[in-house]
Amino acid sequence: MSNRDFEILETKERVLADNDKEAQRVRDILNEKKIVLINLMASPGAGKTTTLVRLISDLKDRYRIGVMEADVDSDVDARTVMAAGAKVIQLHTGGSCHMDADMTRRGLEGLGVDDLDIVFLENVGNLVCPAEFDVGADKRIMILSIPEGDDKPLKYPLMFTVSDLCMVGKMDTAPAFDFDMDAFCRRVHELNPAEEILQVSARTGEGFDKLEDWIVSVIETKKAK
Ligand SMILES: Nc1nc2c(ncn2[C@@H]2O[C@H](COP(=O)(O)OP(=O)(O)OP(=O)(O)O)[C@@H](O)[C@H]2O)c(=O)[nH]1
Ligand SMILES: [Mg+2]
Repeated sequence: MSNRDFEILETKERVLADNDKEAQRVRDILNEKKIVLINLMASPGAGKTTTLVRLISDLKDRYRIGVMEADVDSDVDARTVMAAGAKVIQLHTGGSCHMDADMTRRGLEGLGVDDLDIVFLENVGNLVCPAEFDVGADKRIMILSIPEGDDKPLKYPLMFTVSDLCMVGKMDTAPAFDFDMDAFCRRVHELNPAEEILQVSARTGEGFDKLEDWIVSVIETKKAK
C-alpha cells in the first residue's frame, strides 16, 4: 500500500510507447513502397559517413540510394554523401542526441522516397540514446571502431542488444591498438547471440564485399515480398 497522496507518472515509458506506434507507421509506409530503411548508429567519428560514401559509390549503379543525415547542427555530412552520388536531406535535431520515429517520418517525407530503393539514416553520433528509439527501420546497423576499445559492449549494452549487424570499423588501425577481437565478439554475443559481426575498414575496403552482400540481401528480400 502506498502512503503517497500524489501520482508518479513514468513519462519515459509513455514517450517510448508513442514512439513505437509512430515507428509502425513508418514501417507500414515503407513496406507498401518496398523501400528499405537502415538505421546506422555509432559514436561520433566512428566512421558512419565514410562507410556511407564507400557503400554509395559501390552500390549506386545498382540501386537508387537516399541518405538522411541527422545532426545537431551543420551540413558537412550531407554535402559529402551528396557528392558521392546519393539523394540527401540534412535533418537538424535541435539539440536532441537521437532520432525518433516521428522525426524519421518527417525526414522521409522531406527526402521524397518514391524514386528510391534504400534509405540510410545516419543517426546522431551517440552509443546511448539512438539505441532506445525504434525509428521504423528494417535493420539497425552499428559501427564500433577499433580505437573505441573492446569493452564497449559492457558499457553500452543496449546498442549491441538492439542492432542486427555490428561492423567493427577502422580495422586498418588495429596494429596501433590493443583491441581484443575474441573478447569483443564474446561480449557482443552474450548480449545478442544473433548479432552478425563484420570486420571492415572504410579506408581500405576490407569487409565491404560481405557488408554489401548483406545489404543487397535485405533489399532483394523486401522487393520479393
Ligand atoms: N583509418 C581509418 N580512418 C577512418 C575510417 N573510417 C573513417 N575514418 C576517419 O575517421 C574520421 C571520422 O569519420 P566519419 O566518417 O566522419 O565519422 P562519423 O561517424 O560519420 O562522424 P560523425 O558524423 O561526426 O558522428 C575521419 O577522419 C575519417 O577519415 C577507417 O576505416 N579507417
Ligand atoms: Mg558523419
